[in-house]
Amino acid sequence: MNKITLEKHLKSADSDISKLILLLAKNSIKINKAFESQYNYTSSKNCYGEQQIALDKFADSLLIKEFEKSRLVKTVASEEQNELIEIMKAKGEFGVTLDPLDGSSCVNSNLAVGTIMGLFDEGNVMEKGSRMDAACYVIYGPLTSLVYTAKNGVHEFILNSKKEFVLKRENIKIPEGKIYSPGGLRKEFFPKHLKLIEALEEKEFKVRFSGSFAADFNQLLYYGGIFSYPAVKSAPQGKLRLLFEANPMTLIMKEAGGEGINGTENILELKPEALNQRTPLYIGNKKSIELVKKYLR
Ligand code: AFP
Repeated sequence: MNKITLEKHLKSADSDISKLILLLAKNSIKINKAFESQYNYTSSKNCYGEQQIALDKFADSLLIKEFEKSRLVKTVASEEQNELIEIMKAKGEFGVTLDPLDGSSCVNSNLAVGTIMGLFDEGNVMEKGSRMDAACYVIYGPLTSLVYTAKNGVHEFILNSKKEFVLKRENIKIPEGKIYSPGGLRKEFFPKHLKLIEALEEKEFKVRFSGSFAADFNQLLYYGGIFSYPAVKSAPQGKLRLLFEANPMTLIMKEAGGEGINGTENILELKPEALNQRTPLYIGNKKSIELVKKYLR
């Protein structure tokens, strides 16, 4: 069978969206290479007070520079930056949201981590997630893989030794499966969430939580189930970021036949109020999310 490369597959998508996904793909190879030398912690912290590793900064500045060079991107919102970056010389109108290195605390222990990107073709990253035109993530694991949707289904590609991303799975649908990835400390859970967790355990869902949302999410696309990072007593808004993590992954999950909610509301219908807004997140197949709605209402 002839291999289908990412480039070929993207021919059916809007050409600028396709260029930006290919740009991420190309630069993910450089990020992957930089793991060898940039895994150490630095003395700096990001705007959430989280300690950065050199690779956080490397991936962030590399991707911002490349988006700038592309001239397709007007604004970049990055998890590692306090402010929205406006690109003066841009010809295009795209707004990009970026989590340059999701799960970076897992780099030290050599677990899979990822880069997450969301694309708005009209530049406004502060729009509801439902206005997003495409979303994509790269996983740096035993293999480097890229998953994208341009609202045309969800497709996965694997990086080969010729530096090509080759189609592995097309039109992925999340299976019913029983994996659950429960973020947060149990003693900090609110009663409704605790009841939900007990219900999942009762139904024999199996725990798998790595500390890297991108990797845990990718696992859900294979085995089905649910990822949750709820509101907790010390962080009533949850931990995950609406723009950089929840929105792009919920678009992908929706295209894969699942759903993402904050407990009661659809993530993609939340109008962001701040760039760094956090949200509780429940994301997974329809059946699991129905259960969340039952317990969290
Ligand atoms: P980092 O990129 O700062 O490591 O944060 C990763 C993350 O936002 C998400 O990918 C994980 O699911 C979650 O944090 C893990 O949080 P805990 O460290 O509280 O388990």
